[in-house]
Amino acid sequence: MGATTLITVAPTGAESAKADVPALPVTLDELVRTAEECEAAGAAVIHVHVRDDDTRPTLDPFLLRDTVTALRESTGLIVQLSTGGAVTDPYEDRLRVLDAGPDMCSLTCGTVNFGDDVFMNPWSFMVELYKRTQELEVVPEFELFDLGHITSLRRLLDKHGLPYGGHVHCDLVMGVPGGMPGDARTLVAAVEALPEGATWSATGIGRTSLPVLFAALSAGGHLRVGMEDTVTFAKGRPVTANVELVERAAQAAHLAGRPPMAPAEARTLLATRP
Ligand code: KMH
Ligand code: ZN
Repeated sequence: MGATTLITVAPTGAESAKADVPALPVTLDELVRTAEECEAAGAAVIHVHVRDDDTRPTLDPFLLRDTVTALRESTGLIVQLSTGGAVTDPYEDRLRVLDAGPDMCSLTCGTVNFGDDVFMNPWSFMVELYKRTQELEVVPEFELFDLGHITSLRRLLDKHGLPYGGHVHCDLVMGVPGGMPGDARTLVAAVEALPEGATWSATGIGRTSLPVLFAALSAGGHLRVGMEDTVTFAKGRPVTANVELVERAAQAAHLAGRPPMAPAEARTLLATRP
């Protein structure tokens, strides 16, 4: 890993309700303001889920396209759209996300129990989504919720070649109830199993957020933070804005001797479209 830390912010997600978490950015204006603040605090990539006028998660193609445009106009962040959506989203809608023209998209490498739900990512869907990323020149970020997902990632690369741009970047999503635990020894096991040359970030859901952040920094990895993954800043203290989480990640990165990576450097690392 290099001398800087890539920080991805995942500000919204599909799981928290605005009524329960008022600080969650759900309108385009809220999202753009959040993106600007987070870029200034050290984020280089934004992982985006959007909400409809009733604040419910949506994969509406027009809203996704407007969101990509607005984020590009207001920030230099690399725009990564979620293809995971919400657990109820149909595969066709998830595939269509790429038509909005993002720099990157998430690509989850297998099905996983997701609390009381199931996040469905069968092999056939993975392959179809992967081929689309290659055709449309969108860089996938491989989301790994479990160690078995790394086996599927390796199989995907073996059978279908490298992603657009030629670089493999992964994100370990740890601590989901049903996925791999969010602790240091699991993180090390996962990192050791990654394909040669891959870069990686990690995020811990809920109370695993800080242990995973420190484990990732110690192991030379990059960071993902944001209210998609945790809405609690510290015990009994809710997050009041995504930028708090980015600022804390940036401070930790500085302390670790690998300060935040600027978006331009991240574009080179991730080999996104010029
Ligand atoms: N909302 C989860 C079901 C992704 O963005 O690709 C899936 C998720 C992963 O958030
Ligand atoms: Zn997501």
